[in-house]
Amino acid sequence: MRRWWLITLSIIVTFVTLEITSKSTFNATAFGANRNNKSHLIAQNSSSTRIMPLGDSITGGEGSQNSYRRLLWFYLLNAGYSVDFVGSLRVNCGRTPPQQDFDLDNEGHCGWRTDQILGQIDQWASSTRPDIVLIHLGTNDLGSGESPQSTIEDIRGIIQKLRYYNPYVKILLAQIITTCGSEERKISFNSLIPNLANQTNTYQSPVIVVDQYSGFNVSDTIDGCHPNNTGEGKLASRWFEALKKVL
Ligand SMILES: [Ca+2]
Repeated sequence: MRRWWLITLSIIVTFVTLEITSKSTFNATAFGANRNNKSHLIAQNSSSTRIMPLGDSITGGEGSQNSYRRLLWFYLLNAGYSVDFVGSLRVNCGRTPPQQDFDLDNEGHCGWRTDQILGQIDQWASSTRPDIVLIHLGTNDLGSGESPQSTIEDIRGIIQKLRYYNPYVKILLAQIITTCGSEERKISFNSLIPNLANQTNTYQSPVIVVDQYSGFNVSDTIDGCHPNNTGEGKLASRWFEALKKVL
C-alpha cells in the first residue's frame, strides 16, 4: 500500500515540475525574442487570445516603420499575456518591417477604404476567427470623399460580419489619429464613433471606444500621415490600456 502511495506521489511531483518548466520556458522565450531579434523564438499556443489588427496603412505600418504592432506585441508579452496576432498579411505596405522579432500577422491594408475592408472581412474572419479586433479605419474614406456617416455604416457592417464568425468577439474601435487630410472631417467622423459603439455594444460582444485622436499630433508622423516611432508608441499604449480591460 505504501509503495503505491509513493508511486502516485512521484507522478504528481513529476507533473508539477513539467508544468513549472513549461511556463518558465514561455516567459524566457518571450523576453528572448525581444533581446535576440529572432522571430522564430516567438511563443504561441492554441490557447492564446487571437487579436486581429484591422485597418489601413496606419495599422500596417508605412515602409520603413515597424508599425504600432511591434511595441504592442512586447507590451502584451512582457505583461504576461498569451496572445496571437492574426491576419492574412505579414508585410508593412508590401515591405518587410525593419525588425521582425514580433508577430507580424495583421490586416493593415495600405490605402484601403472601410468599404473595401467590409468586402473582404468574411474571408479573413472565417480563416482566423479573432477573439479581439483592433479597428482603426476611416482615414482613406474621408480622404477620398466618402462621408463620415457612410464610413460609420461600413464599420457597423464589419462588426456584424465579425460576429458571424465569433459571436463573442470583442471590438476595440478607434477614434482615428489626426493626420492626413481634413481635420474637420476627422472630428466629425470621430464624434460619431461613441454612438456607433453604444448602438452595437452587447454584453456578449462588447464594442469599446479607444481614443487614438487626443494627444496625437502631426509631429508624431513621418510624413504628415503615418506614425513615426513616437506616434507608434502612442497608438500602442492606447491599445494596450484598452486591451488590459478585456484580456
Ligand atoms: Ca500570429
